[in-house]
Amino acid sequence: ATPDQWRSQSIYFMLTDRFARTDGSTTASCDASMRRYCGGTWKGIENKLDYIQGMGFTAIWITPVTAQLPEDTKYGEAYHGYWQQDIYGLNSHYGTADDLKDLASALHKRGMYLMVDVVANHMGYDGSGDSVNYAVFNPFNEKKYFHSYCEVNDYNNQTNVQDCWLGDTTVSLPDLDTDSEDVQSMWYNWVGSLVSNYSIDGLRVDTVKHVEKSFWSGYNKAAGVYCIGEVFDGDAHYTCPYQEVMDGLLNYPMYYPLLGAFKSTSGSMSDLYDMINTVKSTCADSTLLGNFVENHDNPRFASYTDDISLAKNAAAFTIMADGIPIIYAGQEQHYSGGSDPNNREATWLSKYNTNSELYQLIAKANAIRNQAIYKSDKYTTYKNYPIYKDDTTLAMRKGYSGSQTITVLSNLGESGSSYTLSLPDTEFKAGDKLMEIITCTSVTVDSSGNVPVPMAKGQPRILYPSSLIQGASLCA
Ligand code: ABC
Ligand code: CA
Repeated sequence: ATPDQWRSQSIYFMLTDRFARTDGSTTASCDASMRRYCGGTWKGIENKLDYIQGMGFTAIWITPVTAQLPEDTKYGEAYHGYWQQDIYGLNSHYGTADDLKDLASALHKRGMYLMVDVVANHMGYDGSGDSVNYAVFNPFNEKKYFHSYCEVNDYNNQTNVQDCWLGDTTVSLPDLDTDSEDVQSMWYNWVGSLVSNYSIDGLRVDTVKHVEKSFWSGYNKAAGVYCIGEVFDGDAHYTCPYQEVMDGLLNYPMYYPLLGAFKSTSGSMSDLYDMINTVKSTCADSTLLGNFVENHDNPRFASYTDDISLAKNAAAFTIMADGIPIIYAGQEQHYSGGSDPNNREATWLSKYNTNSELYQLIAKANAIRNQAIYKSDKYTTYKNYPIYKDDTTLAMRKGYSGSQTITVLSNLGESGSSYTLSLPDTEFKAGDKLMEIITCTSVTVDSSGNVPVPMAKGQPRILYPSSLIQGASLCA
């Protein structure tokens, strides 16, 4: 699928090993701290698509599918999929080639997309950089395909970041010589065939900052589908330029102020307000970025605070801002694991509870976003902007006049009081009837054009014209 087709999607991200098992078990033990395979499979995912689609998602992103180092290392097994050895083989722990194809076709039958994670920067090896037996890699089976060993140890030195190796002496990540034309054509051929063999709709591209920019344009082109790159850096001026060589990027610049605004009741709304504008003016196209507040590399949101209202606001921002929302499996169950590996809890242990507060909140936010897109095909390209802030509130608007959504976020937390916020600058007109879709409250724009927003318990609010929600199975 094209970048334009991806703009309107909403992504549920999971580690294949941790989302669902073929046997459907909701009790199979999975101690994330052990760093071992827990039994999740592609069939397991296929069987749980109702759970995902029930939250309004239109796409899934799964972790890498390639064959991995087989050992149980001192850092455990390659259950996450980022330690590949044979890029033409599949990780048999997750199932067969047919299982992966079945997953793609099951998604497509529902009108959903499949995004697969891919790694071009490195392979994985159980041992130090000077002990590597290159014969274990396919097709990069000789030393000549790799940069000579040195460790990434200076993130201020871009040459070190690109040409040295990630990992360490326990598990090293042999760094491919992506400057060489041989390696480039091997990767470009591979990525094109992966996409067509498995009917993949989009790619999440790992470790983008660790490979020179000139490699990526050809890679993205060879893939032939939307690529979203991981540039793990909070500085928009560092990260955004990568959008010149790749369709989209994970919105790491937004991640930090988003987390900062809501991880406590004293977070900064101004930093988030400012970053909305910074990203918009610095990245080539904010509407092709992927927004998130959780992933498998960072501590869970709920590891900072167990306040459910704060978690709701962070999720609402993720879904209603510019770009493609990405929710990490377990976020909807308010999982609270800390750093890697503890943030990789098995989703099945929640028993896939569809009544959880965050499952319901995410379903509502996705539903109103899906409806806004359905009602106005330019909704996704209209650039969201902040219209109001005070110490504990941020309001933003997305969409053309008459079909815009207004999202009001608060960091007062669960114990926040009930009050009416008289919100200016929404561009709705006096007398317009709006639905506040979190509480299903009808409100009428007052005679001065302000929207009376019913705030309570520090929860987010989303407003949309009442006349446009018919058919959305929202607030019926
Ligand atoms: C394993 C164990 C861990 C153990 C570790 C040493 O080894 O599981 O418990 O602590 C995979 C696995 C991991 C595994 C690693 C290494 O491989 O999933 O479990 O860790 O073996 C991607 C993937 C990630 C994956 C890999 C490797 C890459 O999402 O899951 O990890 O294929 C760097 C990379 C980034 C990578 C990330 C994990 O590490 O750039 O691609 N993610 C700074 C740097 C970033 C750096 C980040 C974390 O630290 O700038 O480049 O990311 O190390 C902000 C700044 C940021 C800064 C942060 C900390 O602060 O703006 O720039 O990021 O303010
Ligand atoms: Ca590299």
